[in-house]
Amino acid sequence: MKTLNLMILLGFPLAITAQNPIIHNQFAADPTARVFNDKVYVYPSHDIIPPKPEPGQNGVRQDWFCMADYHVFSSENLTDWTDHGVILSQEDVQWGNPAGYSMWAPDCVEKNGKYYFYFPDGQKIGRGFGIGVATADSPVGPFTAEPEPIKGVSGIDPCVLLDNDGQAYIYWSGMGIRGAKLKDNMKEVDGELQAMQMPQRPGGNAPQGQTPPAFMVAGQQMEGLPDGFKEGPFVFRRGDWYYLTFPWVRGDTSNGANPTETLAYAMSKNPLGPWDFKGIIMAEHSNRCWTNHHSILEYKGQWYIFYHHNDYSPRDDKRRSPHIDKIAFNADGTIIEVKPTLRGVGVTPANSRIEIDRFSTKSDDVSILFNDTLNTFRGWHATLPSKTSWVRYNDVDFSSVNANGYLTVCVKANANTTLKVRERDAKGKVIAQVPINVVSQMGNFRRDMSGRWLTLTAPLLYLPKGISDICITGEGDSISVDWLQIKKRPEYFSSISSPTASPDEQGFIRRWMILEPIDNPEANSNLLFSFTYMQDNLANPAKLPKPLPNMPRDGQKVKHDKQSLTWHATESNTYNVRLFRFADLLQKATYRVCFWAVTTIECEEDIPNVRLAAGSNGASMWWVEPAEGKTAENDKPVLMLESDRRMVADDGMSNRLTLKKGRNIVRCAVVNGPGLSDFCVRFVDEKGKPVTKYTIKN
Ligand code: FUB
Repeated sequence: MKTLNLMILLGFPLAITAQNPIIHNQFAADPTARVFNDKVYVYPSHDIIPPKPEPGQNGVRQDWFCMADYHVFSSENLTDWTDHGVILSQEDVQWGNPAGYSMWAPDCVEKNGKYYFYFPDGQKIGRGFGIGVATADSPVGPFTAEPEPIKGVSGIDPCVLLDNDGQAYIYWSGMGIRGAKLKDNMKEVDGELQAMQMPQRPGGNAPQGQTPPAFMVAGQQMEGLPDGFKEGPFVFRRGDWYYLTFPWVRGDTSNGANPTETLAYAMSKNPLGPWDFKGIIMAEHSNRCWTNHHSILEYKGQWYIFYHHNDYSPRDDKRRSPHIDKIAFNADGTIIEVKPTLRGVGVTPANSRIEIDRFSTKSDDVSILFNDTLNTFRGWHATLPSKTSWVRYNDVDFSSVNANGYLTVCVKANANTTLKVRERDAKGKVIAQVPINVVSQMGNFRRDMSGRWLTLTAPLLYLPKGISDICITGEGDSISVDWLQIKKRPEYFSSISSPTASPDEQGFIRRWMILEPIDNPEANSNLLFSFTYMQDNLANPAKLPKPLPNMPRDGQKVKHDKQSLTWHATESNTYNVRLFRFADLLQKATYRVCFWAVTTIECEEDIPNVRLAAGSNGASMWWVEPAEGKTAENDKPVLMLESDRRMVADDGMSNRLTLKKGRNIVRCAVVNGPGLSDFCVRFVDEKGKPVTKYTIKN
């Protein structure tokens, strides 16, 4: 967490990939979303855990909203969100209480290149909330607050509508919902203020027998709204309809019940009403989170609703997190009720972590639980208890993955089950399947910090095209899934496109003919490959077929014992030639095998006093010989790297040798027991500098 704060302080935007909730690095509520320069910016309020009171002091309420500053977040795809850090703090507001923790729901609009940020704050002098405005030249601030709050606008939850004719209106919640025209300067309301009597509350806000004080208020009450508690107005225009949308408590409170907020709306042909109440946009949260607060916008032809829920804080509904879902309209302009989802919106690239617990739909028996109840920001997992359980996740983009890709999945399971990832639904084509049993847990896993989750991989069996939905099914005992990811395999080799090649800048030879792996069943351990073993086996033509006297051709087949093996012309994309990956790509045995690799290098003249410098994982043997004029002498290996070793460049060097004018053949045999075999080789001169003046011809 410390690193994270430091990054924000230093001004590094923090990328957050998201389903619902969309912000994972902090609590955030009341998300007002706006489009500026083709990007969506979300201005939420920033819930924090209330600081503990100093001994002997009352401090801030521990069970109430607590907000000391604002961040802004942006996204172009509604999936990847960047936190731009703090844009305004309570200490920066001259008229506000610097320790009030009352920076509630804000809004931001742009006019003539200036950004106007409207925010409520507890007043330094007197009681209650004022609403201030801060300005900036960029949507991500820094914002500078005006020295005074806006006159006549006392309350919370400001929202500003910039109408098509350029006229701005401000709406806020203060003894009902009020609205007023803003002056052209965007910092003052237009029109006279009226004296208004503070309503007497039970228990009283004025001394016994006295009338509560009057105060000056701007604008007008929004008419036509239903009875019941209302706050958080958000007004937008679509066509010639104005929509006044607001959190609303529709339930009966008279019997001491405590019904929670819905999101509701009214429509009008006039920005200040009167309004025609239409009903609900979103029902009460099913877990009794008391507040909801929202904004609605159109982005790239689709309408979205941003709202909040207390996902990361299930026992304290004053610490909330923003969500997004799609919203749609009927032909008459009324709003179709939104059913909140965990999947949210946006397309998830297959090669990013897909949090399957943020599902689109699921079978009823699937449960979603926190990974860590003490640190809820570690997210959730889905548990599929039976063979018929399934979880579906919509809109995964497979275009970034190749058919050689593989599935990585973080699971927790009883022994002997299989997780299947299918396309579309529980009967769809299998994209990949991961058997989970004692053997795979021993041979193919990495434990996470808790020591109970396994990260398993499996090859792709089928690659859906473009954007498709996925569905996971458990095919045995209960299985829990945290996330899955479909990864592109790195391209270790390229096909050969030119008749000749050069060594790379550091002199490493990347172009080779490689023979498919020869079975070497006794090679259980790399320790076996002693000097004597190597001589008896790799240097023994009776045991290992040598690729001489002629250079093999691409596609040429050879027989060894019962194996029919093929030579492949390859160009390594890295300085080290990854034999293990070569075998894996061909879907041949990768362990307990032996590889032959051969290449031809052509020199314009003799290059004397060079050494062959090689490294390999595991043991290897090296030969260099002129293609013509082969002698018994040069048939001997020039270098042997024996036993269990990692690949290190220039790990071993041959004696001095001469690369002959004309063609020279360089070949090696590399054995792989249980490791990840590869090799690198180059020629170096007397000073250890790479020799590069030759051509590779295969
Ligand atoms: O976030 C503090 C307050 O809770 C907001 O201002 C209200 O709209 C409610 O969401």
